[in-house]
Amino acid sequence: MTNNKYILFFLILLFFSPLKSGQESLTFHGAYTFETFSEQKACAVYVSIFNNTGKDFIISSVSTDISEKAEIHGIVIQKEITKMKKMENLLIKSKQQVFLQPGGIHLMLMGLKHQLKDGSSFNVRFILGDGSFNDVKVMVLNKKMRENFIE
Ligand SMILES: [Cu+2]
Repeated sequence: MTNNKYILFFLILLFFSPLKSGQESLTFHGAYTFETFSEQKACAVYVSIFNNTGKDFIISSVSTDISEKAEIHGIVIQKEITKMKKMENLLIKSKQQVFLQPGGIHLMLMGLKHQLKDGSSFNVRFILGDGSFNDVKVMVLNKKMRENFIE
């Protein structure tokens, strides 16, 4: 009886665990941006990316309907000034997690086609090096929330 329970427990784990080996691609969690004011033409998008697979993945580009352009940006510090720099791609190694967050790597949407309102959402497509893609829902948060995210 105990043995069966043990097996059942592991079957359940296998079934529900995001770490199961059957997973083929990257997992994206909690994508968000902040609401924009009417004349704002660019915004940053943040997301947590998990690679629970046995393979490395490269995110080669991103795109969305809501802006003319979308890029992956990193941060470089030159003479004590923090600057954003376009990254040609983003490598997510096997079993690695990468957190796109304020002050670090982020997506930059430029040429916003409309104002982003608190509580709305839109999709960003992450295009991978092998030609596959993931469509990720991005939540638009109230800008008052920003204070909780930035030091
Ligand atoms: Cu940027």
